Amino acid sequence: MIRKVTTEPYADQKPGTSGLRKKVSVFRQPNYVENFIQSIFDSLEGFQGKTLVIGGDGRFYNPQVIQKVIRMAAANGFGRALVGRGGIVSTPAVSHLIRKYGAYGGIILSASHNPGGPDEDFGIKYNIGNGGPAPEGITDAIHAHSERIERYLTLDAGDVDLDAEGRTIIGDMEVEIIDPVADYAELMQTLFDFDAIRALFESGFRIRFDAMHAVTGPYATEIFEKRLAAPPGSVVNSVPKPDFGGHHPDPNLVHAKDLHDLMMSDDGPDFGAASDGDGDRNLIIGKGLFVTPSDSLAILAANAHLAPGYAKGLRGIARSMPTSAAADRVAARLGIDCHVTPTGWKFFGNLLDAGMATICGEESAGAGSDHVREKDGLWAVLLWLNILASRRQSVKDIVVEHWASHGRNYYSRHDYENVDTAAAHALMQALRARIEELPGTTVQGLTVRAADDFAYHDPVDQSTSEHQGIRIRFEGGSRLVFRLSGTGTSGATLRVYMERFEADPARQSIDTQQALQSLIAAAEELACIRNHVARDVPSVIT
Ligand code: VG1
Ligand code: CO
Repeated sequence: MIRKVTTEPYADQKPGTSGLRKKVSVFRQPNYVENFIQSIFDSLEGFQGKTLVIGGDGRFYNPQVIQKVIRMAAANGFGRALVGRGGIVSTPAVSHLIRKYGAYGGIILSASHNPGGPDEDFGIKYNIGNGGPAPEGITDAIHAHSERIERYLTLDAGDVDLDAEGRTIIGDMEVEIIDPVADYAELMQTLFDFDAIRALFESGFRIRFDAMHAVTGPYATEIFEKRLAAPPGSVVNSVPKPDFGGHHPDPNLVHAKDLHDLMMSDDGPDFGAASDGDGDRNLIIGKGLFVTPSDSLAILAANAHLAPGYAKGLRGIARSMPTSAAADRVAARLGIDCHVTPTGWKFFGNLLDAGMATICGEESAGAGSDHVREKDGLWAVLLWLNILASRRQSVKDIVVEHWASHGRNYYSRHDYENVDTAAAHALMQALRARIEELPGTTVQGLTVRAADDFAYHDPVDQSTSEHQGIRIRFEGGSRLVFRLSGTGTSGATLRVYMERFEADPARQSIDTQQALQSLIAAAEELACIRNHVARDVPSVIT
């Protein structure tokens, strides 16, 4: 029986870059989840009788919210729900399931790389029928509905057994519990040369994949250890846990430090990789060398033709604005376009749908292709493995050769996390006010060539997105970018991105932070970071 529940609006339900993210305690308030889910459904049309994909990264509160979503989807008139066994489906796998089964859309329960547990974070995002994150038109509508919601629809029904694969009926909706891994693994097998990768492992090549107790564990175990015959134990922290084992499932050099240290040691494996909470990011480390995500994107694009799925070449590349221009150089070499979009995967969707880009990436460790409409951590790892299996060189040799042939874009991101929100906005405001006077001035020996607040005009749907980050470009190709994160759950996070180009191979071997020294000083001089956010050093340096 459908139950109509009277409810109160919540004004703070504004979905950001990647859906709605808040502390678990916020989501646990009476009717909070229900209000947001109903606001999603109220923003959509024509889904009666259609399929909804539901899955999450396994974090604390995931099972309870899945049950709520199932009951509400049935009450709102969906015809079928495809739910991952145990409530588990990675973000890229949800994207694939939506596309493969022609679903109307999908709901992903994740706060990505943010920590999990009763005192940590939870998140809900909605993906549309092309498999990608909801565009701004829909997220704005969701917010508008959440401000005036008066009722939500649910069913008086018990919980569905999430652990038993098979079909049940709830109300007028069929619920099918499916294996979350099978369809995804099959898709990967169509893109990559599994025989060649298996032969690589059989030749003694060693990988360590750190699933960080998050969603990729079951996927990585099936693909690397079972299908590709990597030795048992190659995948570590492979069991998803509600609190990610007490760690942040964020594959960066701080939270994946153990993996990094192992890869820098003499007796480490040949290849190290990790993914985040919901499986859409990747960390790539070769023996003795961390590959920056910007370099990784460029190298994947330059070598993608070695994998069967991309043998015909790329139609275009797309990167987010703060990502380095290393990919632009590859595109120029290949004679294809490199599109520059704002931060967030949703901006790639139109380009992928229109066939204007095949491979996309972000400096924040996200890369993917037109096989789904999300970034895809395991996809990036598999493409690297396919390239390594084909070239039979070390990661380090491939990277150094790439720098020699294309030039090197030194790159780093400094994050100031959880700083005072007003202070962070004041810093951005002060910079914004100076944009016009900056060109021609010299800071730390660097002359400003151009400065702007990045605005993106989508070539497909003609929409415009403004204030996407302040770019300061210097003579010689160096660059600084300042923007505020849209995914944090407490305070504000300031991200400062530094980039410098070095064409000469003889001068490419210096340490990154050292190579960027004058840019780091210029960022401080221009933005007065220490004064504004009252921090002497960044919280995370990548
Ligand atoms: C961050 C990254 C951005 C990424 C987003 C979602 O956003 O910088 O590149 O798309 O997270 O990724 P922000 O606004 O905090 O900089 V995920 O893995 O959290 O879906
Ligand atoms: Co993620």
